[in-house]
Amino acid sequence: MKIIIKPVLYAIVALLTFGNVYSQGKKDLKLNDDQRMEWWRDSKFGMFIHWGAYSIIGGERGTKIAGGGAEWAMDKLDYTIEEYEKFPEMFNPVMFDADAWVTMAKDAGMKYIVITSKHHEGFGLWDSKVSDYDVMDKSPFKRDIIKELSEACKKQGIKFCFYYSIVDWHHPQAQGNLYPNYNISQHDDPSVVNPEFPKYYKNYMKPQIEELLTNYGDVGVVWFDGDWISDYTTEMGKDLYKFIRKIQPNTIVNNRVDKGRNGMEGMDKEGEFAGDFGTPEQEIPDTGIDSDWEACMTMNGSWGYKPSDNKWKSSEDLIEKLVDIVSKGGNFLLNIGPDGFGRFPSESIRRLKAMGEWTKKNGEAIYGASASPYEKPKWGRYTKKGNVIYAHVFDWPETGTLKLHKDIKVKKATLLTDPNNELGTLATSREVLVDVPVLAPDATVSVVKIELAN
Ligand code: FHN
Repeated sequence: MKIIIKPVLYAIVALLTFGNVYSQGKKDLKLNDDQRMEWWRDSKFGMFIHWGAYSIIGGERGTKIAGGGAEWAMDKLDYTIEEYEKFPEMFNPVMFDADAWVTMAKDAGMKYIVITSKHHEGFGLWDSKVSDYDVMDKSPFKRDIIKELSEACKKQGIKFCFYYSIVDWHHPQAQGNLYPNYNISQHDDPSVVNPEFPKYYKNYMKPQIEELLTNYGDVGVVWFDGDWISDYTTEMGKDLYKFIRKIQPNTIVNNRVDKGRNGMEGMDKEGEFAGDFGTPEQEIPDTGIDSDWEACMTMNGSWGYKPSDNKWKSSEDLIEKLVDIVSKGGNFLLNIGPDGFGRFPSESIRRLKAMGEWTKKNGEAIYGASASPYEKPKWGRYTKKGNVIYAHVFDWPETGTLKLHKDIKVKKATLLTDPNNELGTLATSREVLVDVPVLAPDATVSVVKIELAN
């Protein structure tokens, strides 16, 4: 049989070209809000990374230790702008390995990474054409950290996201009118209006955000911070949200892009404000919230690297926080503060490993799950997915009987990690009793999977 090679080849090339054009077109397709939020709502768990010149300082200056987060070193340790500028000139994290960072996040069960592209100190971790106060121009490191991390995320299937601080303690137009003798109180005093700030917003902030959204591929989330200063207005916030969505239509933006946030509890007050999700900080709402929200938290007490802070949350506590947050309909953004060499603290690595072991076994009850329809039980939390309820037991019953909400109609109950052994159940007027092993299957949180009858 004579094989006609050329037309077959042409057909293959045509199919490949169409396929590529379609997938490219599909990728750039403007999604509706539910489609755009879907990956984020399903992800549940992300890594926050606070990294900058402050990571060299570690929150210490002589005998003085900065109160709170070490990323506030410039303010808390009373550096003038001129004094502080020496730290970017020393920033040389030769142990930075973007692939290793992303692997640690992925192995912990985290699905996205939000890194501080620029924190309040004003020092940028990317090759900015808008400023020379960045890692390429000021530091001996001269590597584009945002580029390396975004590429590592893409390679490993983790969504790349960046944090950007509206507050900028270095830029002359972003200060109160005491520049160059910087004074944070300027920002917190609403009666002090900085006439220069709109120029910073228009000619510096927006161009920097544009280059971050243009040069580093798909950006999952733009995570703003510093919304509290009186110089920044809701008009700017609404303008910035539209600006971002015009560059990357499917990017998600937190509520700190505007002025709606109600303090650290993080949700918007009444009114029309831009932003796709609320941002409780260092706290978890008491009950479920019927809108998108993400709680961000540190592992110890500092966002930036702070070796003097040994108040580390236990791995068990962090796992319980993840479950608590998901049971209330939220995401958990858990922070790492790498040091000035580019290393994660060993205490953080240990906690990431423990969370990874747990999410590997129990992720079915977390990823893509929704808030519990039942009030939280004393012994733990519920999450729900389709026709299944997951009972996350923090305090395992010594009696061998787990008591579920009376409205749960059980078709089949098993341990999530032992799906072939059905557990005995008995519905009473007050509760549903489940026969469970005397010993908890997991040292931290054990999950009972309940297939519902109706
Ligand atoms: O001032 C910042 C702080 O340094 C840190 O970045 C947190 C994390 O969301 N946000 C601000 C405090 O609310």
